[in-house]
Amino acid sequence: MYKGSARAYTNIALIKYWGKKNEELILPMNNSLSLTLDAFYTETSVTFEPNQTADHFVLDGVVQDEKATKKISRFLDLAREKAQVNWGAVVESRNFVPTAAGLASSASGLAALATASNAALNLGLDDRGLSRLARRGSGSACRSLFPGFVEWEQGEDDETSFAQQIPSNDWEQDLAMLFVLINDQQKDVSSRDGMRRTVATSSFYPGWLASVPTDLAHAKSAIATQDFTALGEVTEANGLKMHATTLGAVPPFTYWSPDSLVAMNLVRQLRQIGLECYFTMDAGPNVKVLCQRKDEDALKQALSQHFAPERLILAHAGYGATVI
Ligand code: 2P0
Repeated sequence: MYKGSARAYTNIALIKYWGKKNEELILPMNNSLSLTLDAFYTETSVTFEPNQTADHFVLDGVVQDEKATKKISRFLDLAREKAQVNWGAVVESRNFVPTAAGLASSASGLAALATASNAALNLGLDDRGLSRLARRGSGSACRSLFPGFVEWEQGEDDETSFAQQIPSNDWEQDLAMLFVLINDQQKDVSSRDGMRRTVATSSFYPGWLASVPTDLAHAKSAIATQDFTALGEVTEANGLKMHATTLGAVPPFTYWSPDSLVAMNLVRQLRQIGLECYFTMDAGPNVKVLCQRKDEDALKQALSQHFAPERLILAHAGYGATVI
């Protein structure tokens, strides 16, 4: 039997990935840039057994259904092909999230599985190879291999689409991200389905795509010069533009809920009174607020006037994926 275990942290994009140009290889339409965080992570072990034909996937102690297992199997097939092994596997995964609030992340999950598979099957993949493999499981997972600020270069084929860390002189240590966990009754549109629908039908999508290179350049220059205002402004604007594309889709949809708007407005008000902070959102109603570490207590205090303290989770810069 071959066994490997790994831990990977989640990441939040400041410049968003939204749309694929190749669904099978998971090649994105645009470069994206993220911050890896320390608050949420996944630990995964994978065991390949010679007498096993099927794969089994257990998440947080619960055996997963066929659909979830199939996604894992398709990913394991890539690793098995590289290792020339055809054994079935047991994948046991645990998500470490402070509360069950829809924060289970495919980024940390697939990054951990890629790292565990590399160790189990002795694939000998380097950082780039691992990022490419994780990408095939879930696009954003290719960024979770690395700590700090990370850019996913879209590339044009399997070889050239991978993420790498952006040099920052550890500036990310001065930053924090406050998660505002928001209850939502709506039925989810998965990010995979949401981005597919947006690319195929939204008349706003070309405008989004055309604006990303400029946003990305601003974000990278802000990181290079440690300009928090510039990084915050481009983060907030880029996230809003991504979400605007969903309103132009057919049929239209949004990930925002009323409380998301409450949180966004609070962030704007806090800025006006001199507490510098900026929001971003992903494929769900939660709002993530970027601030400087020196302001994190004041930010949490201010938001706790409107959101219960257990709905506010503070994160700092996190770590690259590791074998455990
Ligand atoms: C991101 N999101 O850059 C963007 C912003 C959500 C909004 O990456 O289909 O789970 O597995 O490649 O990576 C979430 O999408 O999608 C995501 P797949 P993934 O973080």
